[in-house]
Amino acid sequence: CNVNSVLAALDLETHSSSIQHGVYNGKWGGNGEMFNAVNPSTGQILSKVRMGSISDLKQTISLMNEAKTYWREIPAPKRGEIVRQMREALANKIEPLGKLVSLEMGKILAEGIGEVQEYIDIADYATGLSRMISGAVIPSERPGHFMKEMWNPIGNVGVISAFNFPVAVYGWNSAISLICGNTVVWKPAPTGVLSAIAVTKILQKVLEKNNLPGSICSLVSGGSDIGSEISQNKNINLVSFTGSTKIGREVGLAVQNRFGRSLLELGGNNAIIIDEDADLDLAIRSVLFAAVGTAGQRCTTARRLFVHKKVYDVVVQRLIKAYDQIKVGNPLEEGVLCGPLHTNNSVKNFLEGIEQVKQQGGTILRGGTRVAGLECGNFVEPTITSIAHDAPIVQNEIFAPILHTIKVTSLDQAIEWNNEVGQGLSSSLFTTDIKKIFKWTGPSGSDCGIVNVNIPTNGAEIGGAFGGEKETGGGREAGSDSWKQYMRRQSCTINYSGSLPLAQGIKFE
Ligand code: UN1
Repeated sequence: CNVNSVLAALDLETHSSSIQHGVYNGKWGGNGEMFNAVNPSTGQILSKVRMGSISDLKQTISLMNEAKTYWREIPAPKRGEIVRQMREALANKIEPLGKLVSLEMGKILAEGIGEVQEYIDIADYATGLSRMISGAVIPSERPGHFMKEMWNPIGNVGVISAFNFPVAVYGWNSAISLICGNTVVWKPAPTGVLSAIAVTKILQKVLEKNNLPGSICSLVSGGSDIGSEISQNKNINLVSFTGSTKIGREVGLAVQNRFGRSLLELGGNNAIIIDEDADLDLAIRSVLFAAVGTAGQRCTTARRLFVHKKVYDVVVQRLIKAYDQIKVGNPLEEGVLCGPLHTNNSVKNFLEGIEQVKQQGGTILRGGTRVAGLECGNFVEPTITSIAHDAPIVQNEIFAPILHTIKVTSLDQAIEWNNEVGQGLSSSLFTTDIKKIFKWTGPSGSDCGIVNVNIPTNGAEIGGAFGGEKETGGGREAGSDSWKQYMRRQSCTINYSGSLPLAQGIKFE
């Protein structure tokens, strides 16, 4: 794959000496540090980027403050029409954008393209939603009074996104925010900056064609200094953060400290349960995608596998056999299912995790090493372990393809262990027993935000609310009524009676 042809198709600079601008607010610029975007498969520099500075961010926020007064008055269905045009523009670039995600993040092309499709899907959803965001009319206890709920735009939204979904997660936030009448400033993970620039260029054209201020879809690339200013800046009414629980806690506290609103999508430690009556073909294929897809770098990746003791041995044998068929390598190569880890540091975390598994009494059943002969990139062997459910290493999220298998004696035990970790994002049960399905999705079942049956933990559609409980942060993005988080709810009571009856029957005269 020719890097320059991908960059050119996305209107990015292509000369080897040229530099991409990491800031957009109607104009492209940037006065921050230089950053090298690196291909995790080869270690080669894809492009140089001039990142944003704090003053770039502050200037951007003041432009957003101007733009928001205009944008919020545009009727929601008209804003939906703008998002529809963005959807079309994205669909026209799905191939090169998917390729750029593969090159920069390291996920395989099918998943890179899938991620752009996820943005297209949420844009469709947001366009429809722009005609449906509505509030209740509530019966008033007072004669001649009308009570209604109004949803108004929250203002400026900051989106801090992670490296693993450099397009889709911004898409969820941006598409919904826009139809809600907000402006958005995006701070992507530094190692996802090229994808962010490419997306912003696509949106820029649509804004320009419609004579809209560019700062409605601002981009300020940078490191933690930019993220922390977004968290602390009173002009950012909602901060939507995707990333680790550790940083999410800091962001959440900083935003709460100024009584801003935050939407947190933090770590997961997702489990799959295979019960004795499960369809094993379905289960094995699902575990493969859930644990090895995106090289184990989704928040929804399955990290723990609870298997009923009656089928444990056969499941593990079949899994090892299936893992042996997986081709690890260049994510743009046909047939490869597992690309590299995103950075050198991820490889270090993987290897340290393997050491801890051994120290904590676990066994490596498969993998556990770098891929021999592929040392040029961050390639590791998809790994299966056997370890106790309560080993400390099993409680933590290692962002790599390590699957811990654990034998269980009953569904009750599996549910208890599913729920015993700090995180609460996604979970999945494989069973053919209807009683177990309803138990699993009921009050004494999984405590996660995503509770599946007979499908993987990952690869959620956009129609449901996406997010999780406990240390996963509690936020909900994408579908269902997630849009409400991007708006201010107002309870309005209108007295058209000409007299003044007070609520609760109070007489005050
Ligand atoms: C993430 O890993 O941050 O459900 C998002 C999934 C995708 C989104 C993952 N639709 O795996």
